[in-house]
Amino acid sequence: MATSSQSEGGATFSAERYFATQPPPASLEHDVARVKEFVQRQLKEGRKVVLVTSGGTTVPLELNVVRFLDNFSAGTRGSTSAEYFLKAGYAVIFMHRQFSLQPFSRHYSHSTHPFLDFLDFDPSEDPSEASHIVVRPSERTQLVEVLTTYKAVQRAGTLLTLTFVTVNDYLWLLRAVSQEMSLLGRSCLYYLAAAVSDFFLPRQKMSEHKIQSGKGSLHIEMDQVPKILKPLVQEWTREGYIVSFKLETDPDLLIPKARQALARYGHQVVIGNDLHRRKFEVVFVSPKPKVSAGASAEDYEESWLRIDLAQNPQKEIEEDIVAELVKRHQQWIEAAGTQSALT
Ligand code: 9Z3
Repeated sequence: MATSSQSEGGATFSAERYFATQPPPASLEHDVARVKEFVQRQLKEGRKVVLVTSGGTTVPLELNVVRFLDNFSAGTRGSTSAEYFLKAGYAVIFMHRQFSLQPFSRHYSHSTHPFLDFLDFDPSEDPSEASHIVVRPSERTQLVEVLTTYKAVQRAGTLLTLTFVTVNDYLWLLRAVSQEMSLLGRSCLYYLAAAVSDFFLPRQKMSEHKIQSGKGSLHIEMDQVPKILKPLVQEWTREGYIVSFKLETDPDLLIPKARQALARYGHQVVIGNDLHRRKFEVVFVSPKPKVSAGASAEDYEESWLRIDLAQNPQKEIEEDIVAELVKRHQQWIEAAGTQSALT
């Protein structure tokens, strides 16, 4: 049986060293210009803005990439949540893995609900000369609902979509977007649902061409991706309300790892989810009010959120996750108002 092994002493990049040595993606400048314009417009219109990250990052093994490692995520959590944030009045920057699920079009995913299956020729016409295509009656109600919201969001200009593929694209984009969003102060929310690789191969160590077989087993030593939440919280967006996700497959690790992340980075919420239970159960872990440096386990509180899919199979847990966060974000904005009134 194959096993994985980890050795001590592999390089851990600080965020500073990472950005000094790894090149930015070619589309970065163009994306930043779009984000700038979007943020300015939302500022003028007084909207809260949420950055939703979604989908998995890849780690290429070659410069001319043939092989890569991938992180698990279809983009369901992110794309579904983005719709509920839009419904709650937020403007959404949706930063997702290319070809993963997106808000609205997710309802017509080619693998679970292919759109060709619900279109038909007009029965009154000869198909070979058809000039009209009709939607099957069973699909109309949902399509009208999705299309109406989609068109309204387009008209309002409240959804900006950005794309990443590699973990390098993701890190550069996250830094740039968060720096632009910091202008929004406490009105910005970060919802970091993307599944981000913990390990990567620095460009300087990558083979230029396709790794050749025929020389026995392949050994690759990867370096650790910098812990990006640290500069995000402490430098790039000091006032943003930051929610990260923690994915585990061992349920016993969920709460300790979530607490550890909060203690390390000092952000607002970690949402823990077990891989196999994530569609109906998550746990919100957050600091109790007034956690200081050197926090212990008693300084955090957990609240579980569960839905009953047997009772209501159409229910999406993201609806309740987003409702809870919208409430917490508002309280947090109001708490800052109270603090500044007191000083
Ligand atoms: C999550 O835990 C997401 O909820 C899922 C969503 C990836 C499980 P799907 O897109 O899945 O609905 O198929 N995302 C965060 C995963 C992650 O990489 N977290 C890092 C970690 O656990 C911290 S930021 O260490």
